Order: sequence, then C-alpha cells, then structure tokens
Amino acid sequence: MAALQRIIPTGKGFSAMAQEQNQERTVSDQIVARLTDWGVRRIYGYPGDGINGVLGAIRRAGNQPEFIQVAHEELAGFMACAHAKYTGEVGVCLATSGPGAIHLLNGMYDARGDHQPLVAIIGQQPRAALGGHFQQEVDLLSLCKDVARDFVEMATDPAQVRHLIDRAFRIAQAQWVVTCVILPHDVQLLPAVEELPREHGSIPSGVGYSAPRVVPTEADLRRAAEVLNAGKKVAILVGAGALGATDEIIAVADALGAGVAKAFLGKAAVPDDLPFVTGTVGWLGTAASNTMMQECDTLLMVGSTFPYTEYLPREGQARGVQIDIAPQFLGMRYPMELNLTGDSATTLAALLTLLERKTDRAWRVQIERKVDAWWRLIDERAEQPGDPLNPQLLFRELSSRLPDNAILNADSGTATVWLARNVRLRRGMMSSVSGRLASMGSGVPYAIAAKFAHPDRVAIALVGDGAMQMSGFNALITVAKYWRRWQDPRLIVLVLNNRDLNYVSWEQRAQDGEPKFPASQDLLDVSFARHAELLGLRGVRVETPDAIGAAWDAALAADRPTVIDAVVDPTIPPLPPELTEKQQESLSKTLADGDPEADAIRERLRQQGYRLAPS
Ligand SMILES: Cc1ncc(C[n+]2csc(CCOP(=O)(O)OP(=O)(O)O)c2C)c(N)n1
Ligand SMILES: [Mg+2]
Repeated sequence: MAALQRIIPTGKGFSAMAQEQNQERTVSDQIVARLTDWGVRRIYGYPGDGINGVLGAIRRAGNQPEFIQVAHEELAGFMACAHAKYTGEVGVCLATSGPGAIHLLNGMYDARGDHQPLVAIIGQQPRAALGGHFQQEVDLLSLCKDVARDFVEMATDPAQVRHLIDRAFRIAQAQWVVTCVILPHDVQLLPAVEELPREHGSIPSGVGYSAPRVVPTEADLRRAAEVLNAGKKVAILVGAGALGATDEIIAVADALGAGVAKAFLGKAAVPDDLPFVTGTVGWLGTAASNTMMQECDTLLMVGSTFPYTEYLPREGQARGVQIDIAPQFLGMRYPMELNLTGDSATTLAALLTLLERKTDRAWRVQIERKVDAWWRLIDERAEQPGDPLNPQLLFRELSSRLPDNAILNADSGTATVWLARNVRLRRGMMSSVSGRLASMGSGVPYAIAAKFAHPDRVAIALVGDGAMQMSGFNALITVAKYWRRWQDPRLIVLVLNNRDLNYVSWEQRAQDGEPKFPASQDLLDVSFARHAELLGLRGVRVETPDAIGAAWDAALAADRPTVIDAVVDPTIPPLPPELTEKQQESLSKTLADGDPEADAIRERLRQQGYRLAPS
C-alpha cells in the first residue's frame, strides 16, 4: 500500500492518473470505478483492515463514490436500505471482515424484508489465512448466505471481480434483493485484470440494467375487470409496490366507488386528505380500514405483502384480484381469483380502461362517513389528557405543520402506531419504517439517508427512548458530523420519552395477558435534549401540552438539526382501533393481576374510548 500511495496522489480520477503515469490499477481501483459505472454516488460504511484496500481506492478516486462514515455498521445497513427506498437506486454499504460484517447484518435484513436492492461490500482476511482460525476470520459466505441468498460470492481471483460486481448490482435491482461481494484483503491489492482473455472460464460481463415494463395479458385483465365490475363493495389495499401509482389508484378507486386502505409501507402511496382513503390497516390501522376489510365483497390488492390475515377479509367473504410485479408474492395472503403479474401503475392504467364506473355510490358514501368519523375520533383521542403528555398530541400538531415534501420515518415502537394513525400525509411526502423486520434503531439512520438523498427536504425521525438508547444516540453523532453539508439543515428527531419499552409492555398486556414486567421494560430517564446540545445540535425538552406546538415551530424554523425530547405518558394505549374479545380478556386479566400501572391504565382506556368486557 505504501508504494501505491507514493505514486498515486489523491483528488484525481484514478483512470486518468493511471493512464498518464502508465500505472497499473489494483483490483480495488477497478471495483471502485465499476461502482461509479453502475451509477453509485454514495457508500455508507465503516473502515477496518479487511476492507482498507477498497477504501484506499475510493481515496485515490477522489472520494467517488462518496464514502459516508457512520457511527456503527448497523446504521450503514439501514441507511443503504433507506437510500434505496427514497431514491429507487441500489443502496450500497461497506464493512470490514468479522465484527464489521456482523454489525452490518441487521440493516441488510431490513432491506431483504422490504424488498429493497442493496449491495454489501465486505472485506475478508487474506486468502492464505482463511481456515486458520485467524484474527477476525468469520465464515462470511455462511454468515451472509441467508440474507443475500440470491447472490453472495467471495472473490478469490482478480479476474472475478468485474462479473461479481456486475452480477451483484444487476441481481439486486432485477430481483429487489440483497446481494453481497466478499473481498479478501490480499485480493483487493492485486493488480487488476484489465482485459479478459477470450477463453474457457473467462467471463466478460457488462454494466447496466433497465427495468422492464410488465403488464398482464389482455385476457387476464379482462377477467380481473369482470370480477371488479361485479363487486358492490370494493376495497383496495395498497402497499409499497403502489408508491409510484398514486394517480392510477385514485382513478381506479373512483371508478369502482372503492375505499383505499394502506399497509404501512404504502402510506405515502395515496394522500390521507382524500375522503375515501381509510388510512393504514391492521394493529397500527384505523377503524375505517379494518371495518372496510370486514365488510367488503371484493378485494383489490396492489403491491403489498401485508402479513396479518386477521385484518383481511375472511376466506370466502370476498372475490380477490391481486397485482404485484413479483409473482412469488401473488396469492400468498388471500385466495385471489386473479393473480396478475405486473407493474402497478401500468397494470392499473390498463385495467381502468376495462372498468365500468359504478353508478351505485352507497358503499363509497358509507366509507367516506367512516373515514370522517375516524378522523374526528383520532383528534378527540389526541386531546385527552396524558401525564404529562399524550403522545398523540405531538403527532397531531406535527401533522398540521408538515412542510411540503417532508420525509417521515418512524422507529419500531409506539411512534409507528401514532405516525400510521394520527398523521395525514399529503401528496409529495415520503414515509417509511423498517417494515417486515420492524427493527428498533432504524428511525434516525433512515432520516439521515433521506437527508443525503434529498438535502433540500425536511426529514423527521419519530423514535422511542429505547431505540435512542439502543443506537439512536450514536446515529446523532453521525448527524452532528454531516449536517452542515445539507442544503436545508432541518432534520428533526422526536423522542417519545416514556421511560418504557412501551409497545412491548402493551403487547405483554394485550397479547399475553401478562402484567408489564418492569425488569425487562423500564428504561432510565435520560436527557435526549442535553445530549443533542452536547453534539452542537438543538435540543428541547417538552413537558407541557401547550409547549408542543412551539417546539415543532422552532424545530421547523431552526438552522440545524433538532432533537425534541418529549416526556410522554406510557399508559396511553397504543392498541388496535378495536379490541378483539381475546385482547379484552387479556387486558382485563393483566389489570387484575397486579400490573404496576393498572389504575392509570383503566383511566386512560376509558378516556381513549376502549371498553373492556366485564371480567
Ligand atoms: C432490535 C429490536 N429489538 C427488540 C425489538 C422488540 N421491540 C419492538 S418495539 C420495542 C419497544 C421499543 O421501545 P421504545 O424505543 O422506547 O419505543 P416505545 O414503544 O416505548 O415508544 C421492542 C423492544 C425490536 N423490534 N427490535
Ligand atoms: Mg419508550
């Protein structure tokens, strides 16, 4: 390495330099140039000796693609996933062998769970050491085999890296999966193979991928239209796969007199200010969505793998049509009559030409009434007291102040419930969470990646105190390191400081009939605002309801990132909009069985309009 650094100054593209000086490129230089050829602009990662060859090459290439150093490799994985979600591009993360790779895994699984294209580049100890129980040696092929099952390979020869990078990117994009290239340190430093011989075993691959336009056959579209035209009570359920089909969903819903419910990852697919949009579905959902699912006679599902059967129509209740770009996800959750493989926008547009506008609008009117009643209920719930704050009020006050094009991220916990229910997203906004993996610690890195991808937009992370203590604190250090580069410096972190792993405390109560277990649930009360100030960010602690609006206004007017440390009431129930009999029984049992907060909870359940069957 020392020899290379002597002859190759920084700040100039390596290829030009190499040509001028007639210098050989290393394998790492070739990889970095290939990443640029694939359009990669940013790599989230962390260094270590196992990957230093590649980092040296990024330096020599003038930090192109740009290396963003995060505080923990897990953050790099989440950021690469969020980059994919918020740009439609492949997210790229990088880590060293052993511990770096292990830290990266959670973010890689997040991308796998939510079908995002992600390429992980991971260093490895030198080839000669492998199998020798060597320092930081981990069997990375096995480690990554599950998460990157569609493509994980280790380079053992310089001639391989061209096709390994090409295939990693093409497969990640074409199949919406995570892929991984493992690079032993010594291979990174070898001279690149610039020209592959035209001979047996040589693989001269190429760069580039264009997504196809996928549309079902005319015959299938006709059959689907027949089912939808015959329905009297059509419900549409959209997911992340519908994010690019806003106009088409609205037009189809209009023609069918249907309501539109959303799985959380599809929350931004259709704006919440339309009267027939029933909002999110499921435990995090709205009464309007859940009732629509119970009462519909026809279900049109677009781009969703929403997992919870109990919130879908009963088997036999509804005729079903599903549209998904990925055929492996069709017919997976409900026995659909038609399973259409297709791009959501194009397929819906084609379907629309075959739909008859329903003249009987009674179902639609009924849905709109329920939506209206739901919004009134949720506003009333937000106004009920909390000690000292009702968390829902923070979300309602945010909702009415959201700047255009804001990007909202919630961490796994009660923040996701309140974002799903209490915030009205408008057209142009984006929003995501760690969906299938539902990992804590994703909220702040998602917001950071949103800022790098869209530095002119406001990014907001809505996060629990547990997640902040787990890794959000560290992520704030990354915010402090980089925020000055963002054209609009506003990144806002709302911390729901309830001194509790609250979502799980309520799961213990409502699912398992167990009182909250303080040894596993209680958290230390720490000052998130002061921590932010230590890092040069704005910090504000909110303890009274009338300070909430001012806190949001100040954060939205700030010249730097802000952490709002909101002291919220852990006894406000983040429960489904309507409780099943079993949930009611479980709650009654926990309240009778000595839950430490039983008295306050009884009061809050009543104020929030939940009734328990007499026990
Ligand atoms: C990495 C990880 N560990 C554990 C969980 C299980 N879990 C889901 S929500 C939650 C509680 C989150 O607590 P906090 O961040 O304080 O948010 P709150 O629900 O209190 O608002 C836990 C432990 C998880 N989803 N991810
Ligand atoms: Mg908490």
